[in-house]
Amino acid sequence: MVFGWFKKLKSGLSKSSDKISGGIKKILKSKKIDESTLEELEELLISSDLGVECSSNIISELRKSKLVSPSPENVKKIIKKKIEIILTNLERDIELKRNLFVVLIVGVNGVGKTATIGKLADKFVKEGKKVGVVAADTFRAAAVEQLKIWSEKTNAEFFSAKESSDPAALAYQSVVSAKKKKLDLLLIDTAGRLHNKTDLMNELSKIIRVMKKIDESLPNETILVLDGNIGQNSIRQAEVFKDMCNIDSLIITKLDGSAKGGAIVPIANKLKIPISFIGTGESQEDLAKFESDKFCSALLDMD
Ligand SMILES: Nc1nc2c(ncn2[C@@H]2O[C@H](COP(=O)(O)OP(=O)(O)OP(=O)(O)O)[C@@H](O)[C@H]2O)c(=O)[nH]1
Ligand SMILES: [Mg+2]
Repeated sequence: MVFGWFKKLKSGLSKSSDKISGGIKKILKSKKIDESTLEELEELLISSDLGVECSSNIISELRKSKLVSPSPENVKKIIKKKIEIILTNLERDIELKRNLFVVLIVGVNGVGKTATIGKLADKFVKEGKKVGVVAADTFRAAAVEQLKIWSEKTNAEFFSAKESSDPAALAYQSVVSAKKKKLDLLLIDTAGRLHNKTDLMNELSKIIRVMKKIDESLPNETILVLDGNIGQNSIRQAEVFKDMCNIDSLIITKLDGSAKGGAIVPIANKLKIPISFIGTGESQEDLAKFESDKFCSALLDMD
């Protein structure tokens, strides 16, 4: 079971791992470690989006290790050790600590918020929880319909309001209703917003402000969804959301379609926001809990 899950994570990250692991093999083929090899390795790590700082730390470590003709496995072990120093403290487990645990999902357009809600609903329903999903993207009929389909697929309760109604009012009413229905988890989907759209950003603040009228601790978890395809450009996006609301964790999606999985390292290093899950595909099972050890092994194609 665990083995199957890891295999799936590995195949989800294969575009990134082919680039890094394949690149290392190619560079070390019949070569000794000297300055020019180290330079090639550094270029490979940077082009795999691991970030300049982390790549340079890895190369210093390799230089210090004084390995003359290391195997790719030895080099990968050193890389893994360095990456893990950054990622280990940034794992976040989402435990439903309250009777009703309310999760607000935010992010820019198209990053995978709605699909991720579908995946989260599926995971928690399968764990025996009573889950509700809220279509607080009230402006697009298609967005409401998309979440409704996910709710039917996953057996989650569906909450929506009339088109163009106030998303904050819907969020408020859904929390009240979910409490009455004794749900365990409520996942609130929001409209994709660009950080330069002041109205939408204000709307997000309002959703949070209004929920706090029910209980100051709401939302219990605010998750920012980032698209793995855009690599380190996510940092800027995240900083703007961070200024607007308290982000408890990140979910990085679409790592299956990207060779930029390494970008998780500089993103984590810069933002110091924990990562709860990663998305590696479009189906409901394609969501993996973020565990740094497993993630690094998959990224570097190690066992
Ligand atoms: N390959 C892949 N595709 C994904 C993943 N997550 C989401 N997608 C796809 O990305 C596209 C956009 O996903 P949505 O969930 O609609 O994104 P969104 O953030 O809700 O978009 P807006 O509501 O328009 O802001 C869809 O086609 C999803 O199936 C993933 O982990 N891997
Ligand atoms: Mg959406």
